Amino acid sequence: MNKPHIAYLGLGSNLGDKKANLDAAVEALAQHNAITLLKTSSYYSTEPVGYTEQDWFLNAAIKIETALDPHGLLSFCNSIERALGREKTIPMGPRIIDLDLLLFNKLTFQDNTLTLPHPEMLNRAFVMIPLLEIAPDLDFGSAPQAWKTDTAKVEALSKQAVEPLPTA
Ligand code: PH2
Ligand code: MG
Ligand code: MG
Repeated sequence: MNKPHIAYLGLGSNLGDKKANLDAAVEALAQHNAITLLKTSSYYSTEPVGYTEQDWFLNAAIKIETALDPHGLLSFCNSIERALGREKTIPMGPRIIDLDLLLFNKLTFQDNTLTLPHPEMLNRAFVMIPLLEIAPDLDFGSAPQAWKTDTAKVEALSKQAVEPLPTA
């Protein structure tokens, strides 16, 4: 068998029962016979970024092993979004569930439907904090080194409120 791929996904919800939506998406991914769930971060309550006139999000990150290729994984993520009732609304606006491919092995790739690594991830505390919880030693190549030493960027990120959800 081919060597399985390692991918990291970002999950977000700010409509309905946010926790149930994240749980359902994680469960649907885990049920796929070509996906093994390796790690799930805590769930974080996060201030909306980009379009701010909307409810806070619940965000998380997961690590999976998969035999799917990047587009196969993307279309499965899109099908989960549809199954959970996601509707097309304004860009960056409220959504029942959002599943974003963050990293796929060490692949750098771009076409009309997919850019890897996710082009905005380093600017989003709601992505980076859950991601670094499950992958503290993640090798980002050269970009994150710059990110770590870019004080303006770190300061901008630290202004985005991201709070772990209290465990019941
Ligand atoms: N997703 C967006 C836009 N803004 N803000 C937070 N806190 N969390 C998100 O998942 C998020 C966002 C577009 O996908
Ligand atoms: Mg997104
Ligand atoms: Mg998305």
